[in-house]
Amino acid sequence: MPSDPIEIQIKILRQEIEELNYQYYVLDNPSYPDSHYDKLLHDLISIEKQHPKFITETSPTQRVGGQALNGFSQITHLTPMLSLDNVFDADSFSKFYERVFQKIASDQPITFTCEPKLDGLAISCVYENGNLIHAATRGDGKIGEDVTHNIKTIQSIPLKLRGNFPDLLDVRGEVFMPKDSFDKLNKKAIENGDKTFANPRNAAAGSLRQLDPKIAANRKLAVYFYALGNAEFNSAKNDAEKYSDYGQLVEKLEDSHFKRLKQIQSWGLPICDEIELRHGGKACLEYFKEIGAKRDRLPYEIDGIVYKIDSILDQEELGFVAKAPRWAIAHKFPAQEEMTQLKYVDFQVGRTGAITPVARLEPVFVGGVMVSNATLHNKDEIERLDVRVGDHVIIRRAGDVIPQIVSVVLDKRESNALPITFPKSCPICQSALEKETDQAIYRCTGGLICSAQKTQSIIHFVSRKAMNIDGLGDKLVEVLCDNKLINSVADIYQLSKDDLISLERMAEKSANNLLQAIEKSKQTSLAKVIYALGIREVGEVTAMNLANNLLDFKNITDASLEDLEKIEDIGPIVAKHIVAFFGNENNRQVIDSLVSHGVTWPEVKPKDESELPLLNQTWVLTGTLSQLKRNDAKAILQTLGAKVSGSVSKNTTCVVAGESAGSKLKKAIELDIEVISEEELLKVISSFQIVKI
Ligand code: D41
Repeated sequence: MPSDPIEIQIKILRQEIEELNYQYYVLDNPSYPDSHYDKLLHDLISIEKQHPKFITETSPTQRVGGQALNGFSQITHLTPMLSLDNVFDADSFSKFYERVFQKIASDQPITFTCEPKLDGLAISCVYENGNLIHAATRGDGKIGEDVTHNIKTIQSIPLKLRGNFPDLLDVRGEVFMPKDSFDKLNKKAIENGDKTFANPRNAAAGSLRQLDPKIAANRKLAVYFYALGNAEFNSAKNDAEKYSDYGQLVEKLEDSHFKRLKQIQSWGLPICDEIELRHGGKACLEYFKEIGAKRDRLPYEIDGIVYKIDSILDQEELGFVAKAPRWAIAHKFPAQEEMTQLKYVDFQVGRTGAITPVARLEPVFVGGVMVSNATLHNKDEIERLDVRVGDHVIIRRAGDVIPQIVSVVLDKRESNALPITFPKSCPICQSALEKETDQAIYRCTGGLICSAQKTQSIIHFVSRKAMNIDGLGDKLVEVLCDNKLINSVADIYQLSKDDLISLERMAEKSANNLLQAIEKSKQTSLAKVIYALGIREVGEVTAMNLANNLLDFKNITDASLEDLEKIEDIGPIVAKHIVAFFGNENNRQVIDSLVSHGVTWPEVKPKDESELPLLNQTWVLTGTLSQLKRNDAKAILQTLGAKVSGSVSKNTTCVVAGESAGSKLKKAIELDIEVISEEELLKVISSFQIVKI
């Protein structure tokens, strides 16, 4: 321990900050709120400012240090960074398995460490005596670029190791950009009119290649480590020195890759928590399927699985070919990008009049699904891509989102490729289009005169989370509109049995069922009616906030901009849309008509702050919820007074575990925290009788 009291205070602060970082990034289990971390860091920054002589390279304050560089210097790796061989199907993996099984000549199935293959950038980090010395990209495997200044800005990379770390450590891992950081980055780029990144890997690579560390610091990268390059325990030169000054056994490396990963983790370096041991080829392929099934729900992009023979002895026996080990193989998922041809572009009109160009494509398999449509978003996107009818385009499908056109293959453009002309008026009702100055979306000004907007708004009105009219699907609404049986949402409540039976393929029984469902929908809640009206920017959560704060329909229709802006989550734009909606005479008539047809809801009672049933509780939502959207579940819990956190700690009150819940569920069980299912959450919600959405 230093003798200077200031230095001691600095040291303690740094240790506390390092501990919090470790709990957060490595254990994924913080015991304090973020605000505590922020306070400690703030204290450290101010003490170091007053006593700059105590600042060290590895102080937590030095993550974004120094000036921008003029260029990158090169670093020769202590041992080469190998590459990985690939297979693209189960058969090729089975052949690999047979080959290594023959070579190892064992009578037992081979044990593999199975790891998600992160779609990022390979790096090497070198620690001497526990201090991060430098970090480099893979480069050509022998020589990489020094990216220490940017790597230090990644919060999950420790600047100092903990535990019984080796005196010299070269550890390899993947730097990546989590999906939510990527989405935020691109959203901001679009707002600022900057170029967007095609995928998180490009964004991560682009961030590491910045000379100014402030840019990388703002890009929110993350890292998982997956292999050792070098590890030397110099202090254990002989048996007598196998004990450190503190009497602890100086560690040796484990003889299993999986155990080595745990060892790496014990030194404070984060590893991916989906990694598992599997015995035999069949079990490996099952792992591939399991991870494939939850791929879209993982918070980071992966492009396959890496299988590594677990026994280090077997690894050494098998050795390398060229630049890749014989004991590991990457099993890639089917490509999520494919090339196809653009046949033509349709312009669709949505509920709020937004005109969306939709690309009609030559059908193509992308990531195992046949794709024949892709969104082109808006006019700016067509211009940005410079896409023309007849062009060959790259289609990307990620998760459940609508497929996108990533780029045009200009080399394949034919001379007769036709530029796309954006319509000058609404393609359905010919009304004029309008565009707000700072937005990219053109809208039809026809309102409910536009049959497309009318039909879409009725489809929205009857949908499950709105009036929830069972059996009234999109197609049937279109037929009812086309046959002029309904012209507004209120007309639904005037439909007769004869009207319905007159339709093709509508039998008496279905007509009766539908009429019953329509009757049932009249008993609803204020929040649902508000949501069902389809006011621009008013989703389920805003509708619920409006109902809970203003309590009564009349208060909502008469609310001024100021009244509305006082409500949580309602800003000036949303307030403007609400006031404009209720200022429209037609809309008021539709509402009166709904009420006169018997649409009713129970009175909403004011909320008494002291009676918030979940006040001072912290809830965590994990896994996939099937009935509630995660955001809605969060909003409801918050309405009940709970705090909703992203990670499980000893302060968590309750964890709601949806389907395929993973590490958070495991942690909750370890910490003996109450875990409930989505069904049980719904029961909790209804027991408090709040307006459920
Ligand atoms: O997640 C990855 N991208 C990943 C990459 C991984 N989980 N394990 C890896 N293991 C290796 C060996 C077996 C050579 C240590 C790798 C890579 N290599 C790798 N990444 C880029 C080139 C090689």
